[in-house]
Amino acid sequence: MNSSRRVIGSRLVVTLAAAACALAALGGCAREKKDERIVLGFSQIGAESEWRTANTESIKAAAATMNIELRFADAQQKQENQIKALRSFIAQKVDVIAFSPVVETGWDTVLLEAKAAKIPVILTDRSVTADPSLYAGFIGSDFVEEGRKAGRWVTERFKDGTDDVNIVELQGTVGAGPAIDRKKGFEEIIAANPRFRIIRSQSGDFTRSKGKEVMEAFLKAETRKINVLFAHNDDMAIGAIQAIEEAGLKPGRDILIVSIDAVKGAFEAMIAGKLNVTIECNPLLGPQLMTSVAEVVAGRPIPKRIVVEEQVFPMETAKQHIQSRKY
Ligand code: GYE
Repeated sequence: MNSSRRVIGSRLVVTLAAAACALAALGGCAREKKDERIVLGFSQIGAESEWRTANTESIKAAAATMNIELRFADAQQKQENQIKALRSFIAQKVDVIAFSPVVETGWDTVLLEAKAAKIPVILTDRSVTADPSLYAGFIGSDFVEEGRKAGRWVTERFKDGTDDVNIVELQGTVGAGPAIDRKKGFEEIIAANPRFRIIRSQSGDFTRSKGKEVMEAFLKAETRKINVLFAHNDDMAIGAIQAIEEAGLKPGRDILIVSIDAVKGAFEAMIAGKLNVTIECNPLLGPQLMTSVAEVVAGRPIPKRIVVEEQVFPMETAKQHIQSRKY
């Protein structure tokens, strides 16, 4: 088609669309696509952990239940893939975009593009450091509080002693909200007592394989006794448990282990006596997200911050809870 025909063609489409909307207005034209399904573009981080798998299932199931058309993209833990996915959703003119940002920074440009296209954006699970006017709201956990809960468990457990407590830390993905915040919350609590010291700290990228690899390196390099492992998620703790066993030590006894998420694998490890405590981080965000999607499409504001309620599960309570766990 030559360019003048393309222009005429597009003018015709615009005219027809305007006429259709004028007709629809007679019956109340709140939303042009009134009887069509809401289209949601969702960019997921990847499939790096049990938590993430449960989160993806929750989102897919909730979209189906609420009859929302879900366009789902897996970024394989790469920010550049997430930015590509968001741009593709903008080009597809989806009704709403939601995503779980792998890291906190570097989103301003693409969020401005979504804003210019008048597509509302909802953050789930992790947040961003950007102007809050660039997104409708954020649904997710208080990661700093999760870190504090882990710190409180450790300080409580060693409160009667006088010896130093040597802690090694497996951090989540570098630059990710939960890694930054869990570290911050944990350090805030242990800072109150100089006996507690983080002697080694490195990222295990929230995966079992990396958790194992980094724990192996810690054990090899460290000459001091390691009293505690603080892992930013259960998967890294489970990987580290293997490394500790392979080094001839007893996880849960020689080295106490605290981690975050409360996935099934953590309950199994606690029942086996290898993990001491897990701090809950709820991945079942699907229903809440779909409700928020429906709200923004209806033109109603959603709260800027929706926090998820969570618990602490020490090893002694694992048997009693494992059957009722949903992820
Ligand atoms: O703790 C970890 C996952 O962002 C809260 O990401 C989430 C974290 C979760 O890979 O297991």
